[in-house]
Amino acid sequence: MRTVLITGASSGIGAACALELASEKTYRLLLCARRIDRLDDLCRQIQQINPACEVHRFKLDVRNADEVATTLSNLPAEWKNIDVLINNAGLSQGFDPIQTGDIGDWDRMIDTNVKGLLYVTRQVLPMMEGSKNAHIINLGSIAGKEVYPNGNVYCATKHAVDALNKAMRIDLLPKGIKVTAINPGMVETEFSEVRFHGDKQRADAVYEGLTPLSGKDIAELIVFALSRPAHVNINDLLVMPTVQATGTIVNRSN
Ligand code: NDP
Ligand code: 8X3
Repeated sequence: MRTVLITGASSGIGAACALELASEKTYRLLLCARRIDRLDDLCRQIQQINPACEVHRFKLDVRNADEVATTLSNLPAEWKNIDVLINNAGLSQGFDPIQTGDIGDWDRMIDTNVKGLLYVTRQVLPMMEGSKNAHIINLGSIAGKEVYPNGNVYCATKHAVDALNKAMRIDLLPKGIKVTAINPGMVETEFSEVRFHGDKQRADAVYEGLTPLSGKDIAELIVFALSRPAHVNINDLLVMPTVQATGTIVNRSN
């Protein structure tokens, strides 16, 4: 059994990873996010898929370094050894050019996507010391490979994740810890609703007339990356819906 910590497990890709891993029957799950009621719902779904799956869920805001340190170091004894970290918690907020961008939105994206990922990773690495198959999965994005209009700060945070993913692979090489970046294009989750500050109509329009990726599509790839033999690591995976060519060029006519 490998113990997996998923950040941002209350929705979208994180929740899909929890369900997919639970169905594999070889993983124990540590699930965290800010919305604990959502995690409770997810735990109930996991129980239906695999009643034997061991799950521990807890509230965590990855932006708060002290909270990350205290919460993770106070996990129950049987949850203190971690094999896999899925750095998934993240968000985009706002969709404006830099000249009119909202500084609060910028702070939330940088604090969550970059600093939060670092805080959690720093705290979890000592908890991986005893693992024979330690693996960190970082959720990047097409936005970490290219920049598109109004993507500015979100793209910058995902470019930072791309750099940190490469840096982790270098720094953690002597420890034999695998490091993988999964970089999706459009995945239909709560992502766009959060980006547009709850404007559901605007969010739905993003996926209109096309078939986007689902959280499950990404979760399956993560399970695949985690299940490679010990000598094989997937460094970096860019995965798009078939109808998407770049961050902004999509075909809505099929
Ligand atoms: P969702 O909005 O559906 O899920 C985001 C998750 O992140 C939620 O569980 C949310 O939980 C959590 N989260 C946000 N802020 C914090 C915080 N401060 N502390 C802890 N958890 C937090 O979006 P996705 O599932 O799509 O996004 C998951 C990851 O995938 C993100 O890193 C995103 O950038 C990336 N991604 C998404 C793509 C897409 O098109 N959807 C494409 C490429 C990458 P809660 O609010 O309960 O805290
Ligand atoms: C989320 C996908 O295309 O909005 O990272 O950058 S996109």
